[in-house]
Amino acid sequence: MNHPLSRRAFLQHAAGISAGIGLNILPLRADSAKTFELSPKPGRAQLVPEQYGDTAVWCFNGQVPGPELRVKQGDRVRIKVHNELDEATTVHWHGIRVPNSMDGVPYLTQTPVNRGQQFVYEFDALDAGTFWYHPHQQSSIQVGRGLYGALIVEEPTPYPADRDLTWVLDDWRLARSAEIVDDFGHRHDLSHSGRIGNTVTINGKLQETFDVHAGERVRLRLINAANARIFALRFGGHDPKIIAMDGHPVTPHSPENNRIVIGPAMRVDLVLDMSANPDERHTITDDYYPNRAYALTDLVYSNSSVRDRPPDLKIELPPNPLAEPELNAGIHHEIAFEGGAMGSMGGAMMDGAWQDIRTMAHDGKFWAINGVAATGHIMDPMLTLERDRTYILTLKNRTVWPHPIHLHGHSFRVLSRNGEPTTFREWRDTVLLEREDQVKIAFVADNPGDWMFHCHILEHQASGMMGVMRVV
Ligand SMILES: [Cu+2]
Repeated sequence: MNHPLSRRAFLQHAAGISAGIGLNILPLRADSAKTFELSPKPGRAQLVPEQYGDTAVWCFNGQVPGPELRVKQGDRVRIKVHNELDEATTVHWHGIRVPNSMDGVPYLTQTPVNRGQQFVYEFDALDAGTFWYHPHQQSSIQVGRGLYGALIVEEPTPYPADRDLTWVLDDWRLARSAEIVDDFGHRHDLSHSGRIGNTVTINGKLQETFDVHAGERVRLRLINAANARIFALRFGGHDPKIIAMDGHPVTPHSPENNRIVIGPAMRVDLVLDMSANPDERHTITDDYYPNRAYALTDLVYSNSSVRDRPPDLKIELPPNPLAEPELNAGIHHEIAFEGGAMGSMGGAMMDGAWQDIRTMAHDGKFWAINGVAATGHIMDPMLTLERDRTYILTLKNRTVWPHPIHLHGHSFRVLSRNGEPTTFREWRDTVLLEREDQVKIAFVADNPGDWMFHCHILEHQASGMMGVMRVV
């Protein structure tokens, strides 16, 4: 007993097993994927305190945000999307490096899913981190009405924190009745800063307080699911450390000026030690827009303490398997973002013909990338990239508005901002260009297909600031 089987005997033994229950083995393997079901549909949500009424929303599985999907790095993930909206939709897995056909871009990567139809998305979770999902069809309206959710890919070993929390941030434009103001596509929003709302929610609720315990360590995953609002959070008296940006690990560091800036679609993972005393109360504020600062929520400390000092544990995350750009061999391109109110753009190419800005505006288009205003998801690629080569793109914001620029299918390193090298060369899938900024990014074009490259202020995307990069 216990002597090793010869290789041949082992193979025969294994063959015997699979011959015996062979019919079961294949389905079992096929079902090793983590499977989820999502139904986008109309619903009602209690966004604001009950006395103000509830809100008609569109949401996944009847909840805002949609269910938090949690898988482990390396898992096969399968999501069956059954559309119960009155219009077509898709789901895009923001930041996940999926095969092109799973990217959820209507017409470009798939036929939109009509009412009553199903589409099955399937991909491997290559990278651990904080990601999210949302429609790419009429996104300004569909995301704006509440269609979004978190997709968390856990590291192989559990992260050493007392709590692992996700805050999906959103802002809503609500009327006094608490209903969503139905003015999507308003020209002022399109041509200025996008659809900024008047009510900010955390996980679908206006949260005045958040309960914490002195001494506890929280991993806080922040996701900006707003159409247009940029957040700049200050954690009053606390010293949060940024450990990941857009899902990917970064050298743990305190935020610049103690202010965590998160543009639409961007994510930040924090380690937040509750370093104040029991029974204290500390306000988290958002002061991104000058003169429009407000209190996001209050950290309310319980009357007891879980430990006296922060745990002495490594907070750095293990790296993700991303291809490192070869900067010396990189191919350079410039990409210019133009247009918007108070801009100098005279016109742009639209559907293959040059149009002056007045004609563009008449058609609800206000923005362009490299002189082209998108009118839909299907367009000639602005760049065709050779597979597995490094590309260094200089993104030039020639407008007076900020733009969070998102590339599908890849993550990139942010090399410099206005000529200054970035401290951490962070990986991102969405980079915020402040007005007139020039930002250099680099990545290996290792995922073949046609990929969207667009502003994630969804009103800017809808009014022209969108393009396609082709990797061949
Ligand atoms: Cu923009």
